[in-house]
Amino acid sequence: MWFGKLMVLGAVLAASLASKKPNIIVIVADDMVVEKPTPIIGVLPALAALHAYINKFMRALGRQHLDRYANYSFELVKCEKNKLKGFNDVGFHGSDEIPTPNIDALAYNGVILNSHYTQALCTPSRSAFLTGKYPIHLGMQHLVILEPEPWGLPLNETLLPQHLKRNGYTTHAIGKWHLGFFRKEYTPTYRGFDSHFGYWQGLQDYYQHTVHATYTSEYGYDMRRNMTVDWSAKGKYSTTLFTEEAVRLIREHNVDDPMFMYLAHLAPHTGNSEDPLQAPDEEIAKFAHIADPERRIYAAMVSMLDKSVGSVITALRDKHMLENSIILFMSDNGAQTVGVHANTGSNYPFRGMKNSPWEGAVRGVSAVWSPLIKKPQRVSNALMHISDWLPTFYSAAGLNKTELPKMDGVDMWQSISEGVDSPRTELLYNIDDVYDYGALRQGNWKYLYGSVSKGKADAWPRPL
Ligand SMILES: [Ca+2]
Repeated sequence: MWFGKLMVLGAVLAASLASKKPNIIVIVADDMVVEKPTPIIGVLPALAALHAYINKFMRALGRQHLDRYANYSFELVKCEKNKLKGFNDVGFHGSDEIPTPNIDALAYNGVILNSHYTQALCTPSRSAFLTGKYPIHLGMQHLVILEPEPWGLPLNETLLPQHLKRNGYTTHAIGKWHLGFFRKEYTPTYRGFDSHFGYWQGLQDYYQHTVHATYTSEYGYDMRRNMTVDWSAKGKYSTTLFTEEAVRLIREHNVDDPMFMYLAHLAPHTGNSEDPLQAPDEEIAKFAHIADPERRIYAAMVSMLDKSVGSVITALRDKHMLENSIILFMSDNGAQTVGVHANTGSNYPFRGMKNSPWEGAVRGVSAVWSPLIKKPQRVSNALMHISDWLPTFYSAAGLNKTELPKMDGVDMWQSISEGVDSPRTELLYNIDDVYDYGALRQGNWKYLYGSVSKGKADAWPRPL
């Protein structure tokens, strides 16, 4: 296994390569599940002080309507120190159903980010990741870009690949975009990526690469190589295609330049609603021990994703790029356990699911590995938000942070690498002025108001 060799790389190589910008490889899982909580619901003793703080914070954001909400809902977010327990669909979170040896090896040999928060949905999460800003500051805070909708991530934002490209990086996007395509200027190769192979919409059939419009009967084929429709992809499994593209780009990479790769998988998001869970038959057959047939396919989807992680890391090792790489694996949001696009994924025992302000939606699977990490093989409970990666990568790569615009993300590199306390003390989950909900965390306290979909996403869905 590759991870045995990772340990040999370590600090010696890190020191010798300190002056060379590291490759940054980001592998995003779509709607993969999260971990555990210890939620305690009730009226908490610091209510008055907390309420005052929230109102102050919301006023600072130009929101003054909180007092309208009579039914407060509180959730205590309890971080358990350096302890792994109660996690679900990846092995490093304790899954005994779906082995994920490659993702686990990455996590165990790097830093498991146990308090890593995303947004609750695809479009907002990816917006925050690529800009370093909360979606409320981008106009991306409500829902996702549906198939025919003419909007996207504002063009006046400079994205992570643009920042890195300015610093000499070769930049590649693979897989899902979901940040707008109604004008070509919103598509990946106009937003800082040298290349893109994948789809512009939020999902696709794993084999046919079609997407079914949410509110009409229309279908469209959505697989692109840069600005060209790639018909040759038809009939081939998406996870395999994206993996092959990543491996090819690594093999062909000119190692004189650092690489930024944004590998945004479809898996384990559902395909279209008429055939939501799809995986190769031979992979499904490996999970005969799982009684539920849908969960069995989901396990195969996760397993294919895990193999992809292994293939990418092997390619990096073979190209001698691994010794100067930072590899981040994360999910963009929690699983949709039931309802539209349900993938059977389990957020339990976290409360809620995708598209809600609960921990099950936003406290995601995340781990980072790099020989540049000074104290690896750790679980970090440091509070972190997906918007933090932009300044964190900047810091890790030794780039000049003063060239970055004002943003919500904070530099977490020292916390990740050396285990020092998180510089982040608060986190805005979201303010959705259409659904009329919001949530904020200050220290170990969390405040929520309103509800998404009249409470349907507020339960604790149990694993199947
Ligand atoms: Ca997602």
